[in-house]
Amino acid sequence: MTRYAYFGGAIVPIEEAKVSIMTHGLNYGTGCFEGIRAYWNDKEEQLYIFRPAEHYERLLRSCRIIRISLPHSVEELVTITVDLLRQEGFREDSYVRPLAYKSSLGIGVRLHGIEDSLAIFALPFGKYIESEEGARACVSSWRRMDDNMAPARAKLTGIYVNSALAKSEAMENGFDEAIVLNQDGHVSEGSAENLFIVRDGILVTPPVTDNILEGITRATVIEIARERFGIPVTERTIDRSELYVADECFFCGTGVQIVAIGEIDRRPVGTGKMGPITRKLRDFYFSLVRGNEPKYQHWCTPVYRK
Ligand code: PY5
Repeated sequence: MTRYAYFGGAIVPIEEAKVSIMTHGLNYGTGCFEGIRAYWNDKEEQLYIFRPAEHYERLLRSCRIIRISLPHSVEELVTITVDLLRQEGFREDSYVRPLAYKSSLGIGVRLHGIEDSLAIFALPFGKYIESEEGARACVSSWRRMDDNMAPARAKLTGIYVNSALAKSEAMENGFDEAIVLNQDGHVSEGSAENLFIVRDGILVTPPVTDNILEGITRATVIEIARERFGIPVTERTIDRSELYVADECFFCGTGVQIVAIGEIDRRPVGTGKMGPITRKLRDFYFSLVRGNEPKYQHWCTPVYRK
């Protein structure tokens, strides 16, 4: 249950964290946000926030693109998040949602000369996709926003109309998730997650110039693949038909974590079961986010004082 929020510069009861219907960000999608997970470690009785500094660095980059200025450093934002979670007292896996938005009231589509605000709330959170060991995906009929339309590199609230169109189309057609192509027909990412394929033992993922969100889970996967497992990783443009011949394929993101894709456009991926590379990375990811891998403990920020 969510009881508090950071709103108006302080932690307040959630009922007090309300905006007017005249808010600029609500009318025009002029905001940016983050999604951060916190993992409960039962043995240590500790809640670990996963890579909060990297998420807030990205929030501040999104802010630069949409011209929001926040009076906080990354360190301050992490401290506010720790305080909020401590106040909530969660003893289970949770999700933190920082939201920076244009908060002036009134009419006028522009970015300059408008007030900015920051809100943060958190809630207990479980799975994002039900079938984590073999999701059924389809290539969406919706194309990804191009960098020159609304940059996917920035996690802008308005851009998520694109994600919502793709996700609902996929689910209402009986799939778990959508894979979205760029205007030129190459693979971009999932509706709210990055994508990797495995071909001949090599992990391949679209480069940051293919209208993807520069995912923190993506960066984590690349690092542990190379450093922990010695798996080569290539960032290059991916053709649609490579999805159909890949040995393995998976989604990754804060919400989705690592989800194996079992089928794309009704064709089985590899054997149709989770492949060995996906399984290795996924098992290790779940261990490290909970603070159980000493080498990567610096990515896990503890909430409770010991
Ligand atoms: N691509 C898109 C379009 C995303 O929305 C997300 C994250 C990612 C990739 C993965 O980025 P990261 O690994 O940094 O999380 N989506 C959010 C999430 O929490 C919002 C989901 C509703 O996963």
